[in-house]
Amino acid sequence: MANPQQKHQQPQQKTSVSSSPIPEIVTDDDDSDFVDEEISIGDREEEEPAAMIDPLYTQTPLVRDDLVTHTSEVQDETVKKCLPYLSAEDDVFEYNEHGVPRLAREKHVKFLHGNLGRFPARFVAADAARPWYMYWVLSALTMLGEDISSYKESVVSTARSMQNETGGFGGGQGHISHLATTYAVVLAITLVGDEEAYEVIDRKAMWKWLCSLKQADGGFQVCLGGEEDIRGAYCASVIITLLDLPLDLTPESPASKPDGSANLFTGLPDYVRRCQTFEGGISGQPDAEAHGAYAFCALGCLAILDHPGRIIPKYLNIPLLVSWLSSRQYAPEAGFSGRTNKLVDGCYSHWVGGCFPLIEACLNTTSNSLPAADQSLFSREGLIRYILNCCQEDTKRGGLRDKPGKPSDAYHTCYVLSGLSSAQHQWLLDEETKDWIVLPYLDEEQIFDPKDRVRPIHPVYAIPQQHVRAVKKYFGEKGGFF
Ligand code: FPP
Ligand code: K
Ligand code: ZN
Repeated sequence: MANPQQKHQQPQQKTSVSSSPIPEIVTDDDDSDFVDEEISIGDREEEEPAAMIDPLYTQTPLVRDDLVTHTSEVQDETVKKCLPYLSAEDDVFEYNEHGVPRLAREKHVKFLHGNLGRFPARFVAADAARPWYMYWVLSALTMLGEDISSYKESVVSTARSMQNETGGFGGGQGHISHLATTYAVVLAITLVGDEEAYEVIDRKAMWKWLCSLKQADGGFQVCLGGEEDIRGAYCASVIITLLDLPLDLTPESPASKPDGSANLFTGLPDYVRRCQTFEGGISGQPDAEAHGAYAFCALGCLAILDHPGRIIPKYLNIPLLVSWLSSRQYAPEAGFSGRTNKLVDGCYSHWVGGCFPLIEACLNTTSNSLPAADQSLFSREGLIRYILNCCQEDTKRGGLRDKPGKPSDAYHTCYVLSGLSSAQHQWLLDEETKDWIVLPYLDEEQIFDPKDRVRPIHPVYAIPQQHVRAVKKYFGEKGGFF
C-alpha cells in the first residue's frame, strides 16, 4: 500500500524553513498557546470545496491486489468510510483551506468529564478498568489544557480503595494488583499530584511486589503468576523511575541471584531485543506477532534505561523497525494500523506515532553514527488529517474514535490526542543535561489551526514533562526506605 511518506521527497532542513517563525521552546508550564475559545462545528456552509488536499488523501489506492479476502474487503470498506471525511465532503464539519476541521475542544472536554461519572449497568465489564478511565480522562483533559485539580480528592480515595497491602493497585476494590492498573493509578496520581496525592502510594510494598514479578529472563509478569509480556516491562519501568524505587531485588524475587548481581532492570534490554520480530516490529513476548502497541512499550523501556541514541541501536535493528513503523501509515486514510494487513485505528496515533519522537531522538544525536533524520520519518500532515478529519466523533457526543462509524470512547480520546501531540511537536534530548526539549513541529506546512495545538507530552511517560519532573523530584528527595 502506498505510504504518504513518499510524497515528502524533497529534503527540508529544519533550520531553513524561511516562512516559519523561529521556533520558540514550549515550556511545559506555558499554556498560552492553548486557547479555550468556543468552537462551533455546526452545519457546513455552502462553500468552495477545500482545494489544498493532496490527492494522496482523496483517491483510492492506485495499486491493488486482485485477491479478494476478508482482509481486502474490510480494508476497502474502511477507505470508503474515510474518504468523505478526508475529502472534506461530509456535511458535518466546517473545513479550513487545507480541508481540515477544527478540534472540537469543548465537546471533547464535556465527553471526558462524563467518562468520570457513573456508567449505565451494561458497562459492568469496564469496572476492572476504572484506573484506566482515570488515566485516560485526566491525561486527555490535561492535553486539552484543562484544569483537573478538582479531581484530586476522588483520585486519591479511588486509588486508596484499590491499593493492596502486598503492593500495587488492582482494577477495583478487592482485585489483585496488576501492572497495567498500577501504571494507570500511578500516572493519574502524577497528573493530579501534589504531595498529598503522591503519599497515597506505599512505595515499599510496591517495590517488594515488583521484585516478585521480575523474571530471570529480564521481563516482568503483569500480576503474580500471570503472563509475562512487554506491557508489563514498560509499566514496571515507568513505575520504578517515577517513584524512584531502589533497583535492588528482594532475595525472594524469581530473578534474584545468590551473588546479588541482578536487579530490577537486569536483562530487560535483552528481553526487548528478543521481542523484535522478522518483520522489524515488536511483539508482546518473544516469537509472537509484531504489534504497534508493543513497539511503543519496547522503545519506552529502552529510553528509560539509557539515552535512546546509545541504547536503541544496541538492542534493535533500527532500519527494519523504521521500515515496519512507516509501513503502518496507509494511504489514503493516512492514519496508522497496529499490524500488517490490519486496519487504521486512531489509537495507533499514539502507539505507533509515539515511537517516532523516540526514534528521531535516537537518530538526531552524536551518540551513534546512524544517519540523522533530517525530515519527519512519517507524514505528520497525514496523521493530523486522519485525527482531525476521521477521528472526531461527529455528533453532539464529542470524544475521539478508532475510525468513522465507531463510537468515541475514553481510551481512543486519550490516545488519539497523545498522537496528535507527538505529531505537532518535535523532541530533542539534550546530551548534557539529559533533559527533553520540545519545540512545535514546523518542518511541514501547518494544516491545523494554531489554537488546535494540544499540550506537549513527554515522549516516554506520555504526560506533560513538568508532572514527570515533579513526582521524580519528590520521591528522589524523599529517598529510599530500607
Ligand atoms: C490487538 O487488538 C491489540 C493488541 C495485540 C495489543 C493491545 C495493547 C495495547 C493497546 C496497549 C499495551 C500497552 C500498555 C502500556 C498497557 P485488535 O486485534 O483488536 O486490533 P488490531 O486489529 O488493530 O490489531
Ligand atoms: K484495533
Ligand atoms: Zn483503537
